[in-house]
Amino acid sequence: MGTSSTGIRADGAAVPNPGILHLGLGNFHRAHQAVYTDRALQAAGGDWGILGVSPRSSTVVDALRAQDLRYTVVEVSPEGAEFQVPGALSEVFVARQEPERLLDALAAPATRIVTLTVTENGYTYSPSTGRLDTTDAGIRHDLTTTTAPHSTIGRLVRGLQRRLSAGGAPLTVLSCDNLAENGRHTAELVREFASLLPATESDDLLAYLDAAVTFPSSMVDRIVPATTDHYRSLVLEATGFADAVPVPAEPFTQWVIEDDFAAGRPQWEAGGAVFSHEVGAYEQLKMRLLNGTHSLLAYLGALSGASTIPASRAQDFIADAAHAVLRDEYLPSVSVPSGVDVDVYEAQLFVRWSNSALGHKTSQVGSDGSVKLRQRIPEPAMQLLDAGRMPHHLALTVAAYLTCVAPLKGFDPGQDAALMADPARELLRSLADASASGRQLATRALGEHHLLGHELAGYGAFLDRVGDLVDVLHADGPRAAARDAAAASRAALSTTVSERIS
Ligand code: CS2
Repeated sequence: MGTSSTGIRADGAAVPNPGILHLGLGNFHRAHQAVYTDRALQAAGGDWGILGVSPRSSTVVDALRAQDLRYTVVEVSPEGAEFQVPGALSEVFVARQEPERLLDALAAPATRIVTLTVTENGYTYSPSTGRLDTTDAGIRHDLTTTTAPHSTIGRLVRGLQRRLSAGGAPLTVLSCDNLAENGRHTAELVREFASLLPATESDDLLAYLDAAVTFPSSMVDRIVPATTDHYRSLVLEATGFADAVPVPAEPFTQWVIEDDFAAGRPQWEAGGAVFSHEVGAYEQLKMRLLNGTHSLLAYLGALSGASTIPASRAQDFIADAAHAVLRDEYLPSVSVPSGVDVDVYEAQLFVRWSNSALGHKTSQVGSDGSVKLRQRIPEPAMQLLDAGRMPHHLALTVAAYLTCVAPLKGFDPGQDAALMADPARELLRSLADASASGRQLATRALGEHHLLGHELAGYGAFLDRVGDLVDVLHADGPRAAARDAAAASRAALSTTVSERIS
């Protein structure tokens, strides 16, 4: 089967007809799903080109248009760099500039899959409840207007309404973000939004969602840093392509998807994607062992002056804390997917985090901690707390996060922490300004403001432990805090062992 085409690029290659509408044209999408889709098109053809939509910014869209929708994925390892130019993009535009075009594309029968990489922060859920944040300005706006929605969930729902009016063709919505059970969570947010509409609109829409729209979950994995001029020069020197928007990425890549598609799908297997019934287990494994430990590397790293993840991981006390949190505190809460060897997985993670050529920034991984940590910390922490064990390294992760983005008065957490963006920064700053100690800060942020959810807010001993480690971080620094967590953890583990023996 050949790929039918809407046109020919300057280099003679065919432009695939679009079948996928993708929201979020950032680096991750272009080094992950777009690469799998390119391989699927090459292997099996089909009208599965990607209509790439940037929510707000026109930078990437303008650059891609100027270079015939081509860009380079630079696969970076300590051994050197390799260059690929995926050709899966069919068209690109900016949702804010062309809202009608977005809604029409969502309604078009040719669009059979909508994929999302809008970051954890793009789902407008409240970290405190996990439900739709109806106080969000975008959501409030979108609930009252059928045209030009601003939020991702609003765009999806308004597009689905238009699709229903246009005949109600089936559709798959596939989240590719690091949210626990990302398919189910997206479906719930969409339903919640739909049910807030007047009954005359919501009844039909909810019935359509039940009958014809699926929301499979997927686990996505590839470390993709922000691009820099270094990569622009590298691409130009090596390939002669003056690419304004190359994407650096590690060699490792993984995509595990639940096979629940309402209207067909590309042969993503050709690019190495795995269709599995165990997506939930893969997600947990990845979001806790990789992403959870990544957060610890980012915050302790930034506080110790490390600007990159490899520089952070290279410090023995941080590597030890990373092993401890991964093994002793995240792993017990995970059901390991069949065929995965945890020792190999852990060893591979440490190799991936040591890729110094990639230069993945602690400030990038540390950004949006209020929404990311909500996905990573509470469940494993509460499981251990319920079993009578204090998760000292999870507490250390939260303490290091607070120290980075909500330092107590007079404390400077350093330039990497200053670069961390976070939707809760303002709130946290005001809480820190009103707090005289780590315990006060932890009680306010986690206990009163439910920063990591309602449930964890009730675990007073955990909040106190976070608060005490905030104080150690402020007074004696990250090495001392890691030593404190390690000693307490060892003592707790040996007590558990001696209790079992006696
Ligand atoms: C990172 C992820 O920024 C972060 O929070 O943990 O972006 C991580 O690099 C990817 O999930 C790897 O697949």
